[in-house]
Amino acid sequence: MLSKKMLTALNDQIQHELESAYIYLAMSAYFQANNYPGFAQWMRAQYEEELIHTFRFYDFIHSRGSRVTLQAIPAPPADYNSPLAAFENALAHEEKITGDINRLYKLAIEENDYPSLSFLQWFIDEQVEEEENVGAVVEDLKRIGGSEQGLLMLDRELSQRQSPAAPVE
Ligand code: OFO
Repeated sequence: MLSKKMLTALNDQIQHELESAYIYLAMSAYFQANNYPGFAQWMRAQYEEELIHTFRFYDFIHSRGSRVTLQAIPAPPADYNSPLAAFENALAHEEKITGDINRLYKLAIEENDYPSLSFLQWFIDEQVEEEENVGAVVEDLKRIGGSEQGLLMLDRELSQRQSPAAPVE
């Protein structure tokens, strides 16, 4: 059974993961509307990945014999000034999520909750990857500047991102 503090924090994280998903789905819609199908596909795959993160927390809470409580999700921004602005927002968001995960990990240490520590290790590693992946696109977009040709090429490249496979337990 999870402690009350740990359960509250894990339920909060479900809200944060769903909010991430919602933000990336809105970014995907923004790119679709602005004729960047590759960026839209990349963000859609990112949205799907966030749903997988959500279910990891959802299933973990149940496996510890505790109760999931869902919370409201704020409406995400619909528009950005440029592809770079959207990806910079995505990077800032991932940095915020990294902070959330680190705080959860710290709480698990304070609560002597070893199963939660083991569970959260996956997310510690995942956030390194998340920041690296989004950061790489931000760097590419900075290099491209306003070049339409560069944007078109990057859009084609990012269209290759596949939907994530469900985790193997
Ligand atoms: Fe993007 O890592 Fe979850 O939120």
